[in-house]
Amino acid sequence: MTVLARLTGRSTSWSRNGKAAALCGLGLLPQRRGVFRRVRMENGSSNSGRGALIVLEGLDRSGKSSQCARLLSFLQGKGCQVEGWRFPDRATGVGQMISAYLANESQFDDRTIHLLFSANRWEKTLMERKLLGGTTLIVNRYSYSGVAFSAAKGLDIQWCKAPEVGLVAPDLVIYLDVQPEKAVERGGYGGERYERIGFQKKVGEHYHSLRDSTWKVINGSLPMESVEEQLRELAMNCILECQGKQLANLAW
Ligand code: NYM
Ligand code: MG
Repeated sequence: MTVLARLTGRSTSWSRNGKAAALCGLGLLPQRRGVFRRVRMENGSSNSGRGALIVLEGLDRSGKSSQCARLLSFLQGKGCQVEGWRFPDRATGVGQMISAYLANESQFDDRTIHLLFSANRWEKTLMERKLLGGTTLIVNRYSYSGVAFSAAKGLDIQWCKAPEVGLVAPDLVIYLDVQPEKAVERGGYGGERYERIGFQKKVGEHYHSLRDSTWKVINGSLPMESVEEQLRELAMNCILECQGKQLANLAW
C-alpha cells in the first residue's frame, strides 16, 4: 500500500475504484499535489503507515464541533480513513457520570470529577489500535481540556497533568482561539457547568500555559471558511508528516 493510498483510505478502496487518487489530488493547491506525488514515490513500497491523532481544543463555543465536522467530511470526501471522536465520550458508564455532573444533576469533588474525565480517556483503549491500523482521528477535546478546566478551579496543574501521562500523544493540537466575550455572543452557553465567562477566562489562561511545539493556534474569530481552510492545510500536512513516525505517549 502506498503512503498516498493510506492517506486516502485502505488500499482495497484505492485499487477497487481508483477514485482515491483523484479525490485526494482534486481541490488541493498545486504545491500540495506535488507533495503527495513526492511522498508516494519515495515511499511507494512502504507498508508502515498509521493514522494521525489530531486534537481540536478551545473554550466552550469556540467553534470546535462545527469545525471538527467540516474537517471530517472534507477528509472523508478525499477518501481518507478517518473518524471523529470527542471527549468527554458521554456514551460510556463513566461518560454518563460526567454528563450528569455537567448538567448539575450530580455532585463530585473537584479531584474526583477530574479523575473521571481522565478515566474517560483511558477507557478508550481502541484509540491506539485505530491509529496503528491507519485511521486518522479528529478529536474534539483531549487531555488539555482536562487540565485547563480543572486547573481553572484552582487545582494544582502538576496534579492535574499526572493522570494524563502515558495516554497516546497527539500529533497535532489545534487551538481555536476565541475571546470569551466573543464566544458568549455566539448564541450563548447551553447552561452546563463551566459555561460562565469569568470561568472561561481562567480556562483560557491555563490553555495558554499548556501550549507546546505540537500546538497550532488559529484565530477562531475569523470567518468559518477561513478557519476551515487553515484546518484542512494543517491536518493534511500532519497526516503526511506522521507517516513513518512512531506513536508517542503524553509525557508532561
Ligand atoms: N471538560 C472536558 C473538562 O472539564 N475536562 C475534560 O477532560 C474534558 C474533555 O467538559 N465545558 C469540560 C469542557 C466542557 C465540558 O465538553 C463538556 P463539550 O465539548 O462542551 O461537550
Ligand atoms: Mg460545551
